[in-house]
Amino acid sequence: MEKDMESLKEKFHKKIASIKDREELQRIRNEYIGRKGIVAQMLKNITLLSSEEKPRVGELLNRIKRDFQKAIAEKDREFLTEKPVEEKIDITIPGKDFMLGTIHPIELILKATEDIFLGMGFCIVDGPEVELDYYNFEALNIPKDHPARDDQDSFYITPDILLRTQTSPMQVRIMENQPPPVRIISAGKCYRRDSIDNTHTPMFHQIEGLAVDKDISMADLKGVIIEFCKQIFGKDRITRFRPGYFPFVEPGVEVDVSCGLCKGKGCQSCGYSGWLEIMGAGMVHPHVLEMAGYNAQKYTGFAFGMGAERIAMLKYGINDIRLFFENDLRFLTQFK
Ligand code: 2U9
Repeated sequence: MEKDMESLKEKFHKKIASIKDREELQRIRNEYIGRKGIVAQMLKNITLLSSEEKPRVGELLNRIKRDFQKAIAEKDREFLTEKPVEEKIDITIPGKDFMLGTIHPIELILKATEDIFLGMGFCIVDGPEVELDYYNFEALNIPKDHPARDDQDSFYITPDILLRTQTSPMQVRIMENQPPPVRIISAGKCYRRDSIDNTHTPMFHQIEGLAVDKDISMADLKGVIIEFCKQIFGKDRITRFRPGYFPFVEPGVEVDVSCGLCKGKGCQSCGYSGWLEIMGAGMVHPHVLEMAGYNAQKYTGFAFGMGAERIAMLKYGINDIRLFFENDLRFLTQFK
């Protein structure tokens, strides 16, 4: 037994001397002094010895165990005080490249537009994309049988709940909840049952504005929109207003901006007219004001609406709306 112990010690110290890492050290700790290790096994076997031998061998084995523990702890300290890892790093190797994302062009337009109108005293409001038929249509002068509903077929959740087709419903909700003056911009996702082509997608982003106060006139509407066009498209662009029909405004106008490519002379991109249609607008229909609880004798207002995708297409010269939704990085990373 004593001979076995000597050779065990010798073997253990040889192994410890050649250890390369802490995992190996852990393995040896388990092998020799673990709960089911060699020393534990030998201590168990003591029961087989005579009563004279038991205390002496027990004492020897415990001494061996302490010796092993000490050697393992020393080796462990050696590993811990090894040279810091930093010194092993080759600082001459070029760093790993990482890709910095870019802001989506629609988000750029939404933020730029919001900034322009914030500068003119408007507030930004946000509303639900799942709306009541009442706020999306009825309160905007589009009753159940109105032909304007044909252009704005929606995705219905129930006959009275739908995905909003425009951002105006939120403006009605604001009017119901606060007295004039109101100057708000409502922007976000809208949904229409359209067939997909280069100018239509079933989801698009709309930006709408509303101003209601005493003595608001068409001149205010024109001033605000002309300023917006100059800021978003450039100072050299001119704006024109043509009569147009929308159920929620009276009178209504369609707004064009001069073509940036031909400077209004006429070219292929503006259909040889020199103008590009950018939005609809008008004086809020008195019936819409009254339905929201405003006194239309006392207050007037103007409103406008535009598609963010259309503005982005005209500003950046993009000819297919689908590019905004395909997530092709070759397209998206061009907008910084
Ligand atoms: C309220 C009252 C009136 C918002 C307006 C338009 C004209 C318009 C279209 C542009 C392209 C929708 O995205 S589009 O298809 N919009 O022409 N929108 S006036 O009028 C309002 C809004 C809110 C309470």
